[in-house]
Amino acid sequence: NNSDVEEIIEYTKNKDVPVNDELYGIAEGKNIILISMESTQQFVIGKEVRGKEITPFLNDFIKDSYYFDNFYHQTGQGKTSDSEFLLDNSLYPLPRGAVFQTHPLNEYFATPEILKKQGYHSAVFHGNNKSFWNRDIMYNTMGYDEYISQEYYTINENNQINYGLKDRPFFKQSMDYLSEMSQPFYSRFITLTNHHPYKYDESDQLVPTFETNDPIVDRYPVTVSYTDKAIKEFIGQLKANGLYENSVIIIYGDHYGISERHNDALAQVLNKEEITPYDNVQLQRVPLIIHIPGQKGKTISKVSGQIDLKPTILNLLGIGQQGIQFGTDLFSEQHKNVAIFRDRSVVTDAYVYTKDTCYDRASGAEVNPESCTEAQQHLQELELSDSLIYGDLLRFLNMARNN
Ligand code: GP9
Ligand code: MN
Repeated sequence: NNSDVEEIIEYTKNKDVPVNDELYGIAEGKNIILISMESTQQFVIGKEVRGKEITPFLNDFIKDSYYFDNFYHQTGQGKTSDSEFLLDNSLYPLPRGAVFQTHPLNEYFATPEILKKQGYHSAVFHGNNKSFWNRDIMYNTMGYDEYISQEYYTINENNQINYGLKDRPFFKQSMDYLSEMSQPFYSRFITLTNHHPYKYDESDQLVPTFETNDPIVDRYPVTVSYTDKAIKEFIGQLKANGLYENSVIIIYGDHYGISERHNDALAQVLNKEEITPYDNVQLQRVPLIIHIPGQKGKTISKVSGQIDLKPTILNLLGIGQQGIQFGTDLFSEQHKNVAIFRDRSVVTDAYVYTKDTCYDRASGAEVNPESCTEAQQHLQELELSDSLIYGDLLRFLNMARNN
C-alpha cells in the first residue's frame, strides 16, 4: 500500500548523498558500455599462475581507469540475472529464487527506461538463448529497446563451449550490431565462457592451470584469461570504430566463481592455511573498472557493491537521482561505505559481519559482537527492498509521476 512506499522513499532519501561536483555530468551524452564478466572474482586481478598474469589486459586497463578494489557482488540464487537486476534498478534481488523469473511484470524504473527520455537507445548482448533467466520478458519490462541474443549470432560447433558462444567470437560478432546502433546507447555485454565448470578448448589456453588437484579451481585461471583476451580485442575494436572516446566503459564481475565447496584448493591458491568465514566474505569481491575518457587512473578502496552502480552512472551522465535507489554514487565524497549481501552478511568501513560473528575488516580478527550492531542495522534495507518487490510498490510511485 501507499504508506509502505512512503516509508521506502523516506529511507532512501535519508541515504541520498551529495554528488561529486567534478564528476557529475562528466559523461553527459556519452555511450555506456557495461561488460559483465562471468564468475570473475577480484582475487585474479594482478595475480599470476606460474609466472603468467591471469588478466594481463585488465591489469593494464586499470592503469588508466577508476578501479574499485573493495566492490562486492550482492547476488542470490538468480546469479547473473540478479547482478543485472541490481545494476539496472539499484534494488536488491530476492532472498529466494530469481526476481527475473518471479516478478518480471512488476513496475520498475530501470536505467534504460530513464535514459530513453534522454534519447538513449538501449541493448543487451548475450550469446545464450533469449529466454534463459526469463531475460526476454524482463528486459522488455525494464525498457530495453533490443536484446541481441543467441539467434542473432552465427554459432557452430567450433565457436561454442559450455553454455553458448565463446567470448571472442561473441564480441567480434556483436560489433557488427553495435557499430550500426544509434547513439548515444546504454549497452551491456554478458560474457559466458568463464562459467562453471570452466571448460575450454586447448587451442584457447593462454596461461597454465593451477595445480591443486581440484579441477574446477585448476581450470579457472584459464577461462578467466580467455575472457581477458576477448575484452582486449573488443576494446581494440571500439578504438578502431571511434566508439572508445565517446563511451564510458564499465567492467565488473557478476558473482563468485569458486564456491565454498572448493575452499581447500582455494586456500592453496591464495597461500592461506584455511578459508575462514571472514575470508569467505572477502572472496565475494568482484572487479569493478570504470573507464571515463580523459580521466586518469586511480584505485578507490571504498566499500561498495553492485547496488551502487545505477546512481553512479546516472550522476556521471548528469541525470541525477531518479525514483528509489538503495545504492549511493561511488564517486560521492560521502558515498556510504557498506555492502549488504543476500545471505545477510554486511561489510562496512570498519567491520565484517557474517554468520553471527563480527570481524575487524582490516585485520580479520574476531571482535566483540556488539561492535557490529550498527552494521546489522543496515539489514533493514533488505526487508524494505523485498517488500517493494513483493508488493509491486513502484506502481504507486510511477502513478504519481505520470499524474
Ligand atoms: C546464462 C549466463 C550464466 O545465460 O548468464 O548464468 P549464471 O548461471 O551465471 O546465472
Ligand atoms: Mn553468471
